[in-house]
Amino acid sequence: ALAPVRRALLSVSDKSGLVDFARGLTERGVALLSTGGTASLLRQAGLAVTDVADVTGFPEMMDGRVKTLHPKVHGGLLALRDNADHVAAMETHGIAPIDLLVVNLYPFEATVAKGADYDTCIENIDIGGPAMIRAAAKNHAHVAVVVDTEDYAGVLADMDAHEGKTSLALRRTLAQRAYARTAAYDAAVSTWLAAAIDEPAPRRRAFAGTLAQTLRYGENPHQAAAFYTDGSQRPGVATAKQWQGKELSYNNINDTDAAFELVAEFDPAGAPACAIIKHANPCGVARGATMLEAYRRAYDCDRTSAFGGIIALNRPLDAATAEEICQIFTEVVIAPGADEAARAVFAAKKNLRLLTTEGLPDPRAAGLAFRQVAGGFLVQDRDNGVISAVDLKVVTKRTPSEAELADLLFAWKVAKHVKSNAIVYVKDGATVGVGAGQMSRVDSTRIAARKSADMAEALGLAEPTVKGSVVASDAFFPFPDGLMTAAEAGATAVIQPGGSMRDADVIAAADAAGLAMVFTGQRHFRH
Ligand code: 93A
Repeated sequence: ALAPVRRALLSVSDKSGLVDFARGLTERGVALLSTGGTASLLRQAGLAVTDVADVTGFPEMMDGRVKTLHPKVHGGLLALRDNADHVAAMETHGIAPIDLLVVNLYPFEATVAKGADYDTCIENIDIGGPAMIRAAAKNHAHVAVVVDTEDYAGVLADMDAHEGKTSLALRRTLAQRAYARTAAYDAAVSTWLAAAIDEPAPRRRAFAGTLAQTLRYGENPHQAAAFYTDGSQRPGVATAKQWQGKELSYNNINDTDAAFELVAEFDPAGAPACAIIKHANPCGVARGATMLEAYRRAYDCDRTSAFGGIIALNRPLDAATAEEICQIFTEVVIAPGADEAARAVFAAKKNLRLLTTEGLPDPRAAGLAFRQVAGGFLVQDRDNGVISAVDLKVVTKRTPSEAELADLLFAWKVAKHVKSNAIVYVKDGATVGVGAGQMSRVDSTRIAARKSADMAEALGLAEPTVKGSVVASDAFFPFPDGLMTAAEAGATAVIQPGGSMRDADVIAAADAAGLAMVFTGQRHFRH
């Protein structure tokens, strides 16, 4: 099952590492065929190379749209070397076998990411490249196909281990990678077109990712797992730089994402903000005059849960905050930067993972969110709903004070990132109680208030921090009971979407309790 490598066709857009690889092939007696740009690069490097145009007898034409689409190429890739008919056909038509194909495609994904215009994107759809890749991969019984510059060294090593031939094992592995590449490529084209035609639910959708990391395990140790990236350059856990600490785990990646997406709701031009996440839910979010203060206030929401948490900042990490974070065990810190002094502080904490990004993600950015169900998956727009004061409708007799209004908007941002049913109490730009993931809204309301009371006791405060706070509910109160629970706990103002059949009852209860209440008209379920 070894296959000789006598003739290779090289046609690449990303030319990194190519000359060395081609030289390695030449040294091993492999004849090189190549397309225009690739051939001139190889010639410049002093390597002997035949133009594909000389093989096909046709010049590259139509702006390069037709270069390699020819039976002399595809016959050479597809012919079964051990099939008498195929061999006869090769002889009759003057087709020589191609044993190794090295192709990387026009940079379609990068062109889209750059925001290129429609026609430029179209021109960057590679046709000849994927056709050759698929042909060579189908015929991996005889042909090796390389689509990643990272695989160059492995091919030479495999040839050296097998007297200049390639092993079937390598050719199969390369064929699998090749089809994954062409599938991902076409998925990118289709996704781009889906956005261009603005059709919410195209009849067919294709998605693909690139392996970024195999993970030690998944959500639990008996589950295998891996992290795939989608090529988007959104600042976040997928594109962050890790400075120190162990490899991120599956749960770390999930929680770090939740933390960073939440903290990105808080404009860094306003004030420093910090979010602490446990099990994908925030256990403390706060603003502060400094990042240190923001962190301390976030921590004080629920010190018990913050242990072993994941911290996200909306501004670069400084040394004072780093020192404070080091006081307890933390899994991950992610921030849009970390100064040298801060990094020096963390260096002593070997297990603490520090990630930095180039800026914050835009909460308003469009994108897709997926969820798997048995037999399929659900696709929706990511929740990029963002509201401001002008979107609010005051529904009670009392209008919220300016301080209450600021806290209501703060609480609403946090509630968007809490699993439903979500109830968030906020005072002076800091959460003081978070109720997450309960099946009843009343329970979330009670739990958040109780946690606040526990924390006040632990901190030795005279009264629960929830007294004089405001409260956000991610969806409407279906009955007055949940609202009354929040009022009894000490909340003075409420933010919620509104839209219940019983809104009138809920508003009447709020008025009777002297609450100020605003409707957002927008819901933030997060299941
Ligand atoms: O426009 S194409 O789809 N038509 C082709 O026949 C063709 N053959 C190879 N593009 C084609 N290619 C692509 O050209 C390769 O996939 C590679 O990305 C690129 C290399 O061109 P050059 O050698 O001129 O730099």
